[in-house]
Amino acid sequence: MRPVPEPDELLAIAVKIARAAAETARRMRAEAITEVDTKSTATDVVTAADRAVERQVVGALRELRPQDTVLGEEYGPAGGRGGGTGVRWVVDPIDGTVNYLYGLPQYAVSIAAAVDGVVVAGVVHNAATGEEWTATRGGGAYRAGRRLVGSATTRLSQALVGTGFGYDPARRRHQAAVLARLLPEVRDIRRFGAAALDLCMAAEGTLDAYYEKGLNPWDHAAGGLVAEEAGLVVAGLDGAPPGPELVIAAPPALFAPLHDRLAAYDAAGGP
Ligand code: LIP
Repeated sequence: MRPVPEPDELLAIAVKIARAAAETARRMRAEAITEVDTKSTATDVVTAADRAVERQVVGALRELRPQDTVLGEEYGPAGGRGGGTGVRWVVDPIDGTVNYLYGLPQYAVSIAAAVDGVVVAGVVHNAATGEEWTATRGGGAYRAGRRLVGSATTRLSQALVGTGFGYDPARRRHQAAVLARLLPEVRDIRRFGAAALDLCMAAEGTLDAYYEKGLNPWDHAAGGLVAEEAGLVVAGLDGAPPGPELVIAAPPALFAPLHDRLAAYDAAGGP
């Protein structure tokens, strides 16, 4: 088995590929959004750009790290040639696809590298604004050279909390019921439409905390590392890892009160 590269080396690869991919997303949007299809529901959209960007990212990874495996949102898992490196790339070509469709500047290329199942490097690049968040496990989280340390807010009643909603109407109904119970107990709620960016905003303190049910690995792999390396707790309920049941990202002072309310309101439940 080849030696596993250092997280910094994997991060450098991810950053280089994410920047080029973001340029493709920008260019394709400036030209014309085409082939708007739907996936799980009539509002779960995918565009030609999503697919083209993922093909570009996977192709670049194949060239630079042909033996690694890749998991992408649009084309699923792809095995490495020869395999055995233990490195798996987790790719969301355009997180925030509805924002991309509408031209709202909240969509990102998200690329994470996991070694033996543990994410060790990640980049989230806002393709609309050029803002970029990076992290390596144990090496900290950064934006524009500034180390991120999360929010200093300690009271849930003063917390600005980000969240998001699924595409299935029955799930959205349940999520709205959870939100109705949480809303009076926090400063306010924000819904920006891209989990990767929500997690990065929590990491830099422009959100105090974030939670969402129904995320896929590619939605939170890179942004979750950025949040963790900024000192946030990123987990599900009752010590579970972050996953489709629930992702909560909050500074230690806020995590327990937010977690307990989300558990009481059955945020991980429903369809
Ligand atoms: C999006 C997530 C977001 C969620 C949206 C959507 P997509 O991912 O990043 O957090 O609230 O409903 O799932 O579909 O744009 O890649």
